[in-house]
Amino acid sequence: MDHQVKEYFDYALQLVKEAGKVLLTAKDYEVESKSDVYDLVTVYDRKIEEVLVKKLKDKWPDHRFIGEEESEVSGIPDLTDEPTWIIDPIDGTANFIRQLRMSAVSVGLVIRKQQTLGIVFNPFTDECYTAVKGHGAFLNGERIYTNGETDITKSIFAYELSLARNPKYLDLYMYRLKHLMKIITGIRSLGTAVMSACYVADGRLDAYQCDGLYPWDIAAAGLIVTEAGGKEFDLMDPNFLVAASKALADEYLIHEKKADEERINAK
Ligand code: LIP
Repeated sequence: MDHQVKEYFDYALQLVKEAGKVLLTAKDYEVESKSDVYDLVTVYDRKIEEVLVKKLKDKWPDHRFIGEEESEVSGIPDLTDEPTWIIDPIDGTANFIRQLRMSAVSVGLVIRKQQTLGIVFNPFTDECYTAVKGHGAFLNGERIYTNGETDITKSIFAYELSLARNPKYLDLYMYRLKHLMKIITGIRSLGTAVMSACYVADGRLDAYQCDGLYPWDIAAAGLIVTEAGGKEFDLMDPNFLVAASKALADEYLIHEKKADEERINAK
């Protein structure tokens, strides 16, 4: 592994572990809504992002940052060729507030627009997923692989309908859900994009689909899935589909198209 990338990885891993452990002792905090009643933030989201950015900036002052909480205030910065750390301080904030133990700190590093490393740590289950481009994906240091499933009828999807809250999209997503329910083995909705994708990476799930996501939901977990052998995806595409195999992703997209056609024909 490139010496410089290893230095980035080792330092970021230590920071993410420290940040995650803070969540284990969280208590008596206020919850605020951001863009809407379901879009929640706590002092822990803001503080963790602030500390991660500060510590990384102190070490590498020229690096750039895209963080969920700062982007909420100042907008999402453009992705440049410079080394850019993409941070979700708590993915699954609503789960965290409700003590569902399904939330993670997520940090990815993108260099020349290429995903270089990804770290996702769920402190509640002590699951730490990591990947460095070209060097595989790992769970707590053990190499992981997707299960390679290609048959949609045998698959369990993590499926999140975040956009269905918007009446403009509700009907579209109901059609897709109805169609999918008829053909696949099961659906789960975990409330965290990064953990859903990591469970595809280690073969517990077959695919994860969610529209309307942001780079901080995708940067680290996406690399972990591709390094585990899963389907590739575009970091800046808000419609996130990861799957155990490209064949499974392609089959899903065929069914998504069919569902959209059924809806148009029903009108
Ligand atoms: C959330 C995701 C969740 C998705 C939501 C949201 P947050 O991130 O992880 O799975 O459905 O749209 O983006 O707000 O908990 O960091």
